[in-house]
This record gives sequence, C-alpha cells and structure tokens, in this order.
Amino acid sequence: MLDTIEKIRKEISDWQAKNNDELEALRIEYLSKKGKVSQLFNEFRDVPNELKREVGKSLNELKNFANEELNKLKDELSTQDTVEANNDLTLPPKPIKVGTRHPISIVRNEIIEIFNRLGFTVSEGPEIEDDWHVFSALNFPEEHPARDMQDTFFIQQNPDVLLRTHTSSVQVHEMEELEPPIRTVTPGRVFRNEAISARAHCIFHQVEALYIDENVSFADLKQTLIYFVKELFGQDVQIRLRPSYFPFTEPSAEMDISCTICEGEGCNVCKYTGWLEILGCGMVDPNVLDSNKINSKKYTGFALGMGIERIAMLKYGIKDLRLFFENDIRFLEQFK
Ligand code: 2U9
Repeated sequence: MLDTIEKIRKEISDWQAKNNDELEALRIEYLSKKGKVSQLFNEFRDVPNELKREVGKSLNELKNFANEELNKLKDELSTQDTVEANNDLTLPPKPIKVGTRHPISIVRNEIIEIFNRLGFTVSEGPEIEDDWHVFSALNFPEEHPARDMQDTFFIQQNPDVLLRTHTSSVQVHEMEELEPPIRTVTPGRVFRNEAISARAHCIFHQVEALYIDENVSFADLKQTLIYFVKELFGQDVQIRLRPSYFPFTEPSAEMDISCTICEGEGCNVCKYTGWLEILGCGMVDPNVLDSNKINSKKYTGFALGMGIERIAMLKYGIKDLRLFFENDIRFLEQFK
C-alpha cells in the first residue's frame, strides 16, 4: 500500500491541465468517489492493524497533497485566463474620458467659421502692445478716457507698454503689412481695468472683423451683419442699427438682434425691449486709413467688433460672466 501511495503521489506531482476540462478530469480520476485516492481509502480496511497508523497518516497526506495541487492548478488557470483576456485585441477598449471645449472657444470658432465663409482670414497678434497700435493709430484723441490708468493696464515703468484693450491693434499691424484688399477676422483676449462682476471682467475675449477695399459701402456692412447673425442665431432673427460713436469708425452704429428668448415679445433677458445688443460697427474713419498709409481717397472699409462672452451668455442663457473664468468642471462639461 505504501508503494502505491508513493506512486500516486508522483503521478500527482506531474499533473498538468491546459484548461478547466482537463482539471476536472484529474479531479474525477483521483478524488471522486471511485477515484484512485478514494479507492485506497476503501482498501485501507484490509491493511494489517500494526501498519494502520503509518498507512493512515500517509493516506491523509496524499489526499491533502492532491487537493493542494488541484487548487494550485486552478489558480494558475484563472490568472492565465485574465492574461489571455487582456491580450484579446478584439475586445472593446475601456472608454477614454475626453474633455470638452470651453464655451468661449466654441462660440469663437463658430464666429470665425462664419467670417471664413465670407472670405475673411484669421489674424492674431500680441497682447502686450504700445500706445500707437492700441490708441493713436485708431484715432483716439490725446485726452480720451481709455488712455487713462483707470481704464487701461499700463506697465508702471513705461507708459508706452500696455495690455491691449481691443483686438483692433492686431488689425493696425495687418494694415502695416498688407495692401488692400484686406479682409480679416481677429479673435483674441483683451484687458480692461474694470471691477469684476457678473456682467464685467478685467479680461475678456473679442472678435473683430475688418474689410478694406475700393468701394466698400455701408450696404456691404449691413449685408455682412445680416448674414452673420442669421448664421449664428438662426434665419428668423431680425436686426436693428442704432447710431453710435467710436473714435475709429464714422459713421458708427450698434447692432441689436430681436430677443432670442422671447422673439421680440419682451422678457427679463431683453429688459422688455424685445432687442438684445450684440456688437458695434461702422465705416473705418478716413483718419485711421491715412494714419496707416492707406489712401482714404481710394479705399474705404468697414469694421465691427463684439465681446465673445456676451454672445455666449445669450446663446447658452448664462447669467454670470465669471463662470467662464472659474474653470468649474461641472459648468464646463455641459458644453460639447
Ligand atoms: C480698425 C478700424 C476699426 C472695430 C470695432 C467696435 C466697433 C465695437 C466693441 C463691442 C463690444 C468692443 O467688446 S466690446 O466692448 N467694439 O463696438 N469695434 S468697430 O473697429 C476697427 C478695428 C480696426 C483698423
């Protein structure tokens, strides 16, 4: 009996199983009721009494050894399963969490695409500027309040270094470098020395457009505006122009659109007027053309400018401008 026990122990040490079926076959062959190990227990009653103690001990050890080996093989097979599953290139991948675009970027891109369709190309330029590109070249008089420290961020050591208050300065650079026709759309960050509130911030984003060529008229400006707002807010939107004043355009106007919330009926968003102010515009002042060495007798131009935050607030019904700058993920992930 002891020899048989030793022989079966050796067999068990050589056990191998490629899968669960082979493992189950080993269990049945050795440990089921009629298996080799159980069979030895049946034969135990014929063992002479004086050997019973020794044989009984070996038999129990054999059974434990068989169970341990079985469990070991089971563990090996399950880790092998996981490795094989991970190597299965046909399995769908774990989803990657992608971010979302900032609402200001979404609206900026939409505006730019509309102007691209009209033949305007994007121009960008420096945020740190000099007096000429931000004020003088744009016909700002010496005593204009925008030139005051209250309104503009100047570098203390040098009053000729300042943060641009509008992206018009980029278009001054364009005029320096290009001959008309110039047709450019200019997105960018601008800086104004303002107290932060739900309606204002010291940093915000603008898009401006400038078109200079022979025979550019106010009618061209008006058609461009109509095309632009219908593309951005929908075909049913109405516009109205109100006379205004900017140093760099003459005549100047502010444009309202019919309220996108109440469609002109009157609501608290449009303060019961039925209209929402969207942008400023006008014909480029001849002084601006001449200051930038563009012959105002030959060329005319129109320009327009808008704050992106304002457009985004109207488009998405956002009441507090500060949300755009806080980077709260719960706010940002709502925009796709
Ligand atoms: C050049 C000549 C003229 C750009 C223009 C406006 C009107 C305007 C405001 C809208 C809201 C600024 O963000 S805002 O505060 N802008 O009303 N901007 S015309 O005129 C130019 C630009 C460049 C060479």
